[in-house]
Amino acid sequence: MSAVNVPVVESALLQIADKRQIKTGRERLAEMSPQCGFGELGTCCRTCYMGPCRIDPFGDGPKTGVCGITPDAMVARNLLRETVGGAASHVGHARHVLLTLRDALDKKVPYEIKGESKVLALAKVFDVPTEGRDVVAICRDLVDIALEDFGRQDELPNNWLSKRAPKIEQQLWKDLGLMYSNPHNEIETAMHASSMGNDADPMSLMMRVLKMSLIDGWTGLALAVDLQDILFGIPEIGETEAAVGVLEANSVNVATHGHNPVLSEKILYWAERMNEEAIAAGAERINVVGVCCTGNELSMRHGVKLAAHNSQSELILVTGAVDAMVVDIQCIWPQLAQVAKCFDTAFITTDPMVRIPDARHIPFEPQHADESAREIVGAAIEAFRRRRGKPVDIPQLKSKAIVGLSLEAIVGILSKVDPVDPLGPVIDNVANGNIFGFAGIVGCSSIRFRDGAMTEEMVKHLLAQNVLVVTTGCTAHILGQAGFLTGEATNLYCGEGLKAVLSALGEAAGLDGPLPPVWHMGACVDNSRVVDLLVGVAARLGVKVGQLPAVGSAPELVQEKAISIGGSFLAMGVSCHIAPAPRILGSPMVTQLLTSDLSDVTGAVVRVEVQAERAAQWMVEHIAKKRDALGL
Ligand code: BF8
Repeated sequence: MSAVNVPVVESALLQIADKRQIKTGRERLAEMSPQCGFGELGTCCRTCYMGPCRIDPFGDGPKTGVCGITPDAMVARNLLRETVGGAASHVGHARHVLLTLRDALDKKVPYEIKGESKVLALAKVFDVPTEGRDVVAICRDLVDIALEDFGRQDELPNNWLSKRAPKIEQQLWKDLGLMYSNPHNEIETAMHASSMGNDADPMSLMMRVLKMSLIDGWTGLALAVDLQDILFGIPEIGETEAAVGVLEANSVNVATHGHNPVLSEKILYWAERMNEEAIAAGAERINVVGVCCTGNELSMRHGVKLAAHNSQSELILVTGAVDAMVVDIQCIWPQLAQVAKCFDTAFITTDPMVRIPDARHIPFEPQHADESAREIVGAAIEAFRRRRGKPVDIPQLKSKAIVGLSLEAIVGILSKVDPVDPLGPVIDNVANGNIFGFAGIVGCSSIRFRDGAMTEEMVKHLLAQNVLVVTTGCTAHILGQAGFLTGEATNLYCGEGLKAVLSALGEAAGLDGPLPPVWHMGACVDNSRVVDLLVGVAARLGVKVGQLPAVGSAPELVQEKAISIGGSFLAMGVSCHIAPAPRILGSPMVTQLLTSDLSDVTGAVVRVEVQAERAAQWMVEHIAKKRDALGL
């Protein structure tokens, strides 16, 4: 490993993998290089069997595909299909939670309402009467409103968009024809329009991209998070630890990986109840740890320790200390089953959509959630019995991390400073420049950017310039492992203004020091919490979200979901940095639209920048322009 600035956790784990002669993603990436230039530019079309067609926009070769499609339309069409992949994932996640909640109300599945206050808050949003009604009846109405969205054929606006999203932005979306009705119909329409011989107008296709992104944001992220808060409770601020050092040599280590807390909550529940069995097997206890987004979910609500982000998911297995890795949906590398085979690790898939050769499959359906979760935890204990006494290699690296900063938790802290106008102190500090602006640093961890610590370096630059950072997804793991989710980081990295604000807030929150400079707001679906925060601040200021001194970034893009989430921010008017470049550079028109002309449409632009300091600098300059426009 000759690369500079490899984060210490990766470095330690890669050394173990090397010692054990286990190939990792980095080697597979190197073997794959150089990667396909046509694919990178987005000018490879596999939509029909006259192709595949490839266009080199810089060369002398053909300038259209066999059917005559232009590179602009090719790129826009490919981008639309990526966005559909992301939106389908989030909408599918949300629908699963919705059906679980529906069945929980009928006592058909072993889950119950833990977030009563969320039910009441949403009742207000959706005009559901509450007077004299019990919470189950109110919740049933909310479920019906959500179910209506999935069944409607009347083209009326989607409830979770039209009632939940801010009115001021909705007017823009109406004018642009972006309001949608049934998300499933829209996914069908997008796949249809992007199949061979349909929409070939790049601008029309790009508007479909924006519409699909809105679906992702409101009927994916917001719906999933709202209902998860009802089922599992609204996260509260708490402390945990992050990085591979949270594994325990003498405990049954159960790593939950994936996205849907319907599974991971039950694993945690049964792990707590099967401790005696683990002790009888010779273990000290059962240690449930979190990987990727479902790890964030469990840490936000229960303080479960964060073991690994996505590009470390195979690396923590090389410790030999993970007794079971149980996965549900999304971002699950097939390679995990192969690495698990080198050890006593039980690699367990649970969802019919995610079948992986050499994995053990234990079907998990909400109706039989308790039985399946018990079987899974039992399999982990069995795996520990096989491992017991064998050496493990756990790098003793971990950091403390403050997590659980839902919007409700943030407002709770701010209320201690000003109970009448909780957002008031934030606004005052934005006005006086102590908080220069906000950055949402979110998304994935990419082995293309881990060497060089792209995310960590960007955040250091932003904090030094008094930009408050909020984070979700694998980025939250990265920043947690690097110590940014602690009060010490405030003292270490922040400019004087931000330090003063966070110190005052930490005191108000009753912490033993400042609030961290990076606020962990959850998993990728929890980007809806970031949006809610921005909507709240914008409403308090009486401006549009896009006018705020705020900017987004997905500094280590991996998954299609990050594209659709980014699109939902753009539709809100929030500009975004991204690295690496999305597959658009083969189209002058799409590149021009996203990096410049979109500012005349929604007020937002995309900036591609693969160098950390330059990326942060662009973000700071963007925030400065927004401040100027607001007269700050
Ligand atoms: O939804 S951050 S690699 S785990 S896509 Fe996946 Fe990216 Fe991680 Fe969560 Ni989000």
